[in-house]
Amino acid sequence: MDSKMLNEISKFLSYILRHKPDTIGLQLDVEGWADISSLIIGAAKEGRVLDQAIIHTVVNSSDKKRFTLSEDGQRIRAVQGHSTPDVNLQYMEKKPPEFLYHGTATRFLESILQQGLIAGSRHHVHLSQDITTAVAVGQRYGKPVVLKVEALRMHQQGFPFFQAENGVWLTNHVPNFFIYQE
Ligand code: HQG
Repeated sequence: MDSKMLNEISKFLSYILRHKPDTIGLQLDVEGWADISSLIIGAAKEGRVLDQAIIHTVVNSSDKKRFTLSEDGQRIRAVQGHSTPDVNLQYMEKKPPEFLYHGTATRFLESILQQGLIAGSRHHVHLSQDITTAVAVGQRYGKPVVLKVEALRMHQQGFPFFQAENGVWLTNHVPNFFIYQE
């Protein structure tokens, strides 16, 4: 399978497993798990041909390790990025490094410096440990800008931080006084 096709299926899986499982009649449990056989049947109704092997290939080739399989290989979930209210993934709290970074587009800057970083439709604000990743994230929406977040100081003041299995850092809200333009 070529990388364009893998990428396209990965986007479809992200959409279904993070945001809109009901579009193919799929049920996710509270930890975000879906039955792979139900996923295959649901996708087929939309004219999308998937099988176990294709799904395993997409999971294993995902650059950001967006998905994970259950030990028995029967279930799949997205490791972060959800907006669907069906899921309330219980991440382990973790002490963050001194600084974390958030990539965004310059057009959002004024609003962010006023309101802080808000989760929007997703369940958390997403932060990364390195600036390169943050630039790539910001580029998705326009001219990128990287914000530096005083994560450790926030944590010391009682704000919870979580890290998803793929290394993405998550928090609920970043007030503007912890944010600096990098
Ligand atoms: C912005 C990708 C105005 C925020 C990435 C962002 C990430 C505000 C947008 C993951 C704001 C939300 C998530 C405020 C935040 N005013 N705009 N007060 N606060 N924003 O896509 O972090 O490839 O929901 O800066 O790698 O961009 O999909 O979040 O621009 O980890 O696996 O509101 O998605 O991963 O956009 O990206 P998103 P995000 P995947």
